[in-house]
Amino acid sequence: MFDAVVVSDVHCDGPDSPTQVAFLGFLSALRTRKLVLAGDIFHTFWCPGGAPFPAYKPVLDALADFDLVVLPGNHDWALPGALRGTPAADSSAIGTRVRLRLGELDTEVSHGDEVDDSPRYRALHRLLRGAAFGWSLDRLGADGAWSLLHRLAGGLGDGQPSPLLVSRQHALAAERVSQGRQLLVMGHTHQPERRELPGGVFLNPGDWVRHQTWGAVEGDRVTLHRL
Ligand SMILES: [Mn+2]
Repeated sequence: MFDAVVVSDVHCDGPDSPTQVAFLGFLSALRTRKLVLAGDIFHTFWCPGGAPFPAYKPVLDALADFDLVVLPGNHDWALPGALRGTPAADSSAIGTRVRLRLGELDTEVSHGDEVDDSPRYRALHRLLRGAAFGWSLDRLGADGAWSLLHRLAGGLGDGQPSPLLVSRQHALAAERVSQGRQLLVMGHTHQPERRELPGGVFLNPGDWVRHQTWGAVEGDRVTLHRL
């Protein structure tokens, strides 16, 4: 039994997608006190008319068995709102951050995309999270919204990590650790990594498109695992 398990960037994409099949298998065997979803668990996520896409129902059902911490990713920014009652449920902003204790560690978790300050990235994601776009998705209904969101999200590509974003995450993590945090968790770059910093640890749980990796905390120990 782990104190906490952390996953990000699973990119579940419906019952036939290898990522979703693998994640469901993982969840069925998982024993942890807390499960942290650090963003992009779903490749696209919306609840047209209040109901999540049917393709994701098996995952949402499986997640109901866990004590969850849910962060918005750039692909599933609407997930925290759909899982009301979880930390971060009320905010889907880029860079939403949760501070909590995982095991014995004073921890901060975000999706990690806040280090991308390019105007294009910011503009697109402000638009996607706006009320007008949400209204349009609701109007399209489940099939239309699924199709539009997939056109915007692109295919389940290889997701090559961006060295610039990875190094910015290292810098941000070092800064937060110097302020007293003991564990900094960020995903988004699809670059699994457990990195010692002076006074703390940086953990990127990786992704499930390419690496199938996840992180765990037991007491003050942080580990990175592969399926
Ligand atoms: Mn992401």
